[in-house]
Amino acid sequence: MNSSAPDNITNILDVESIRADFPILQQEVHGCRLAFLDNAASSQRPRAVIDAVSHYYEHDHANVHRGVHSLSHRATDAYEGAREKVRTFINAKSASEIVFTGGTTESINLVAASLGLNMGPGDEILISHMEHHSNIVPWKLLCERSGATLHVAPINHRGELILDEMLAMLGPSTKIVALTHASNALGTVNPVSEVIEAAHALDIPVLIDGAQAVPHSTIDVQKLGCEFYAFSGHKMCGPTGIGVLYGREDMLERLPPWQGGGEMILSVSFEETVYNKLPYKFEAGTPHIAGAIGLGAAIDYLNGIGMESIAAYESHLSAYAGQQLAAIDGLRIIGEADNKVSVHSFVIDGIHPHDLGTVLDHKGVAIRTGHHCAMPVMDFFGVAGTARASMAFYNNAEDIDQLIDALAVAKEMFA
Ligand code: 7TS
Repeated sequence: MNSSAPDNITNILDVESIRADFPILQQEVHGCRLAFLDNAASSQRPRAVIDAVSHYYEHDHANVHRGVHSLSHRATDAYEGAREKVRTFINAKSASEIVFTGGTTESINLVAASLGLNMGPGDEILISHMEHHSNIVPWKLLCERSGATLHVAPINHRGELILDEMLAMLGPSTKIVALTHASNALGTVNPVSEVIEAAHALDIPVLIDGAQAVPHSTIDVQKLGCEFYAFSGHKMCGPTGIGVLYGREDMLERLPPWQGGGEMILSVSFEETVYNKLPYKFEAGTPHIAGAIGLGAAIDYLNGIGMESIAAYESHLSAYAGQQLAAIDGLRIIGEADNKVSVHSFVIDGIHPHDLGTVLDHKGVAIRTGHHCAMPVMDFFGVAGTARASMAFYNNAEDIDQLIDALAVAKEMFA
C-alpha cells in the first residue's frame, strides 16, 4: 500500500471501530480485502440495523394501525416511532409531514402524480441537466399526460448548475421546480437555498431530491423551506424499499392522494370516500413496517456518530481521494464543482469503464460503472459512462489506496 493519507483523516472518527459495526465489510472478494466504494448506489448496514429488523420480525410483527392485540400495538408503536425519528433527523415541524414511501423514486412519482392533476398545457416544470432519471422521467410522464412543458436548467463544464440561468427560467407558468441537492453522477452540491428563495418569491413550490445529500450532511427542511424533500433509506444505512417524502403540511393538505386503498381513508361507501388525515392519506396499503423500523435504527446509528463528524470526515477522505485520482496520468475527472459530496466520477483514456470496474473487482474494489441513471449528464460530457468511486463514513484511507493501486494495475493491463 502506498498510503500518504494525512493524519486529519484519522483524527475525526474512530473509523476502525465503526467498520467493526458492519459485518459485510469483514469479507474478502477474489482473495482481496473488500474496499466498498459504491455507496452512492447503496450503502451498507451496521449490525444495529440488521438486529432491529430481525428483532421486529422475531418478536413484534403484525399489521399496523388496525389490531387491538399486543403485537399490533407494538408494531404500530415501532413504526410511528420510526416516523418521529425521521422527523427529528430532518427537523420537520410535524410527523404528519413524513410520508413513508418505497424510496426517492416513489416520493417523486407521488408528487408528480398528485400535483400533476391540476396541470395542463402552458404550465411549466423546471428541473436541471444533472438530475437522476428518477427526477426526470416522472416529470416527462406528467408532461405527456397533461400537455405541460419540461424546462431544463443548464450546467457548466465543471458540472455546476448555472444558477443565474436557472433563476431566469422561473416565471408565472412554472408550477414546480425539482432539483437534486447533490448529483449522483458528478457529486456536485447545488445551491438549493438560493433556488428555493427565488422560486418562493414567485410562489413556486420546490421539490428537492435529497437521495445523495441526506447520507452526508445535516438536513434541516424548515431552514431550507422547500415544499418537498425526497430521500431513500438504503443510501443512509437503512433497508431497501423504504424512503421518505417530506411534504410541508399545507402542501400535503392541498394535494389529493395518489394511490387509493386501505389505510388512506376514514370511510368508504360507493357514493363517497373520506380521506384519512396526514400522513396516512398518502400511505395506501400495508406499509414496509420493517423497513421503517430499520430506517429508524439507521438514524439512531448515524446520530450516534453525528452527522457533522460524518461530513467533516468524508470531506477530508474525499479530498485525499480527489488528489490521488488527479495524479493519475490519463485520468479525467467528470465533475469538478467546488462543493461536492464524496462522489468521484472519472474516465481513463483507452479503458472502457466496465473493463475498469471488472479489473477493480478482481482487486477487491467495488465501484459503479456506467451512466449512473443520469444519461443527460453523460451526453453533456460526451462520454457513454464513467467509473464512479463513492465514499461513506466507514471508508478509510486504505480503501482509497487500494483503489489507486488497482487503477495502476488496470492501466498496465490496458497499456
Ligand atoms: N435521486 C438521486 C440523486 C439518486 O442518486 C438516486 C439513486 C435516486 C434519486 C433514486 O433513488 P432510489 O432509492 O429510489 O432508487 N442513485 C443511484 C446511483 O447513483 N446508483 O444506483 C442508484
